[in-house]
Amino acid sequence: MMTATASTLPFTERSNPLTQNIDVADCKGIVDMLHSCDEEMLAGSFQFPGLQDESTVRTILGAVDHIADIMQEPEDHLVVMSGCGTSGRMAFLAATTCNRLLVENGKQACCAYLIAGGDRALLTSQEAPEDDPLLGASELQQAAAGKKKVIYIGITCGLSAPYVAGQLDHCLQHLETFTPLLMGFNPVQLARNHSIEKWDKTVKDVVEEMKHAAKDNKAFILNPVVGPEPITGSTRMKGGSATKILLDTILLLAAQKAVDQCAINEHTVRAFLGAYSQCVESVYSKAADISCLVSNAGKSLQASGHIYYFGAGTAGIMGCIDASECVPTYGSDPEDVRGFLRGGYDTLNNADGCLDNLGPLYRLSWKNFCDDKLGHFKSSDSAIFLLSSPDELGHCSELAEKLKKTGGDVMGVLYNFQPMDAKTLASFSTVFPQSLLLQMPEVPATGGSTALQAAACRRLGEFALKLVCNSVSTGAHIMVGKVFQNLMIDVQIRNNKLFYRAIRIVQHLSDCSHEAATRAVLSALYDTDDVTPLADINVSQHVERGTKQEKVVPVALLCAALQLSPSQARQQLMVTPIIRHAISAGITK
Ligand code: S6P
Repeated sequence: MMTATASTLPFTERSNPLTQNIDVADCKGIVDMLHSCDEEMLAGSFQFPGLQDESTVRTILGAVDHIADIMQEPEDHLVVMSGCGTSGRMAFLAATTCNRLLVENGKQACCAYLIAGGDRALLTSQEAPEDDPLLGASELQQAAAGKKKVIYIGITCGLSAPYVAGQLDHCLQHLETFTPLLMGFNPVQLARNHSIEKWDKTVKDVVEEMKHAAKDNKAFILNPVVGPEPITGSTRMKGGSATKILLDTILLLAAQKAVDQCAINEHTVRAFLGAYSQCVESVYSKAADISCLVSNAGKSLQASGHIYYFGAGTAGIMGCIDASECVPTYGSDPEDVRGFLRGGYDTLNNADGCLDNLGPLYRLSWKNFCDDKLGHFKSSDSAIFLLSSPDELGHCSELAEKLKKTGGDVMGVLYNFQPMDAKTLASFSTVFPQSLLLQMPEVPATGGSTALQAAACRRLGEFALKLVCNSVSTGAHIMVGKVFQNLMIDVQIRNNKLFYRAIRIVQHLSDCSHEAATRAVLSALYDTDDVTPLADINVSQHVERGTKQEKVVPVALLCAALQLSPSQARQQLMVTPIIRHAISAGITK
């Protein structure tokens, strides 16, 4: 097993100096730190090209040209976007919204998405398929069957997912059909170099091959550095946001070129990226209001209550995506944070359609909420309505009123491009006395039709809601002690990357060697003091166990720091369930 020093550690796994005290900040302090991190994402300056640097803009333009060609001649041609976890969810959102836009503008849909673990991973955490390059390759092969020209966008924020590496490898072996684009947020030399079970390559090997293909203009690498995540390794945050910015910019500009024959140049790309910077500022200009949402949501979790997001269309989807990420990030119960979409699967536009039969976590519609949960909604729960227009208000009021009667917190978040008139404002505050109104910046005019401008507005609004939801769920989990300094100390070991991250967390917080941290993690994972017999077991088996075992990292921490046995550590956690307190009591750093 390898250990990484600070400079060989990928940016996406580094601890961000801006958030080292996020666990002891108040709600406003948390939101302010997230603001600084999002500014850092757009500004760059990590000695590697950032989001707005020239090389990034040039690569975006290259991708726009290729994709616009496909949009103009969609027969036998395809754009596939793919990733794991949040990256796959962003791929889904980009592909489905782009298809809708094309069809509404008289063109043919030409985008498809792939997500490791399939459609169920849109709503719940499916981290293990991320480790399987062969699965990735075969799913891409299936998606592209019969196509003559395919642009493949493989997203892996950490340049780390074998699922995506398998797909890139497939593209590189079939360059006559595929033009691969790798999207991620580390320099290529920091791509993951761990061996992959049942495969003869590492992710880094494939990234090196991509580098050569890119030199020959047969591939693209889009890897601006956006800096470490606010919560170490939580690429759902900056990584997911940067992915959304890049996918939105590329697809919207390609559509403008293909549909409206707009001339797209560096200036246009920069104007789009600039709109996202302004959006960050507009959102966080409401930091005080966002921190009220965080405070309510955190109090709900503290009281063993729930956080429920409600929305229609992509606004609702942003809530569902945010909710799905809390399980792997914070080891939370999947019912703690849930998203509900008005119209359910009829409006989700996912490839497999209705997934209701997979279980309660896949019951997605507002109607499902009313049938399953409304009767149990209590004063300790929080409901957050996400609205993309004041016209949505009428649809929300009935459910909001029912929820308010229970005494729970009911809040409304609305993004809007036009200032609201006094009457609408009054009705909004009547339905949602606790509200957050986000005034969006103007979308740059590129000469495209109003339909395309409207789509650009929606993408920006979704981005704003992503920032708000991420703040809410991050802040709320900080409030229940799931973060120590800026580390997710209750992370579940659900894949290879998370196994090694768990070891790093234990090593860092208990100030022990990599070997001692590994022993502690294995000891916690298998509830044993003697880890010698486990030495030759594959990481995939540890992952299989980690998916079922709770509190492995906290137990390992106490074992490493206080020389406890796993059972003693579990006992201590029963007495002091807030992990941060249990650790603080034991570790003097
Ligand atoms: C991260 C999230 C994960 C990642 C997934 C893919 O906050 O919980 O599900 O999205 O592991 O990571 P990457 O680096 O390949 O985009």
